[in-house]
Amino acid sequence: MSHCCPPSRSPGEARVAVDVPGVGPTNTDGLITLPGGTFRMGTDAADGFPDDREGPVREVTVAPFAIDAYAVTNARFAEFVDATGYRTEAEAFGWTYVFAKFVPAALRRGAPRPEHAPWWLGVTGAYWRAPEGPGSDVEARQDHPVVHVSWNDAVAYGHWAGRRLPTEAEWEYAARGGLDQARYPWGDELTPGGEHRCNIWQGRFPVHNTEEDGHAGTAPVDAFAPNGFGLYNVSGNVWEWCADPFGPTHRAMRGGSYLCHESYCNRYRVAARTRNTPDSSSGNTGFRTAADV
Ligand SMILES: [Cu+2]
Repeated sequence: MSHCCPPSRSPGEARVAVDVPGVGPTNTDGLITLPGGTFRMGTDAADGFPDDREGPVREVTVAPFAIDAYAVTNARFAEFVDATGYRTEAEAFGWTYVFAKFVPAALRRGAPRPEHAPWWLGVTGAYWRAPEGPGSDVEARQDHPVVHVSWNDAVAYGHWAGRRLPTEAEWEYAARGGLDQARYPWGDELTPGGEHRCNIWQGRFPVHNTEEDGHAGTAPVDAFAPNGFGLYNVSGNVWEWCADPFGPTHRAMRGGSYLCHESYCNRYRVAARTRNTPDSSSGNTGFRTAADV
């Protein structure tokens, strides 16, 4: 099944070296501390994606830990880059995947388009601070999630911040917000009382986004109501890297993004998951951090 999830860099693309800061002391400032415990992880729902191994439902126990209420913002990532001089993999490779509709016509010509996901373009010069390529910026998006960050970039940020990526079990435990086996972080209905609760795609993907939820691309990290544990935007907005491997060469991502649509890729369900290679990046993938307590 084809879907909106971000494509990967070619494994044959020349590796680039990125300087990773040393591991800093654990810092839980501003994180939400959760008690941990045993919960039912995954789903056996018929409209899940068996190939993603969302099931079977199993009891999983997580130790107490702390986690970001929000995805890491552009403002926060800028502090990291300013403090360390860190260069992301999108900068080192010289390009990253941008949703094609967001790319100005002048930058579209000759931009590589993945065969199985033609709504993505590999845009030269795009990176977290120029998310749609040269000429774009994040000035008006300081409180939006940083995007075009690879798994390796997220880990590097964690070294600097005294954080780590959440495991998938921690992520899902936190994202469920205390609800047992609910479909979404807030319950079973996508739009309870007609109210949008997350930033996903409305309309016909990938040609027409009616933006009924108020957003075409990323939304501020504190948009919409939080879940029962106080976490914002675990569903939709941007995919979030997790610590775990997904198969031999990929890393797990959770939560879905502003490109997910119910007819197509309903991976904003709280049990849904996808993957990418650790050096890949795109305009709909970011991360939130966690720490031991
Ligand atoms: Cu999706």
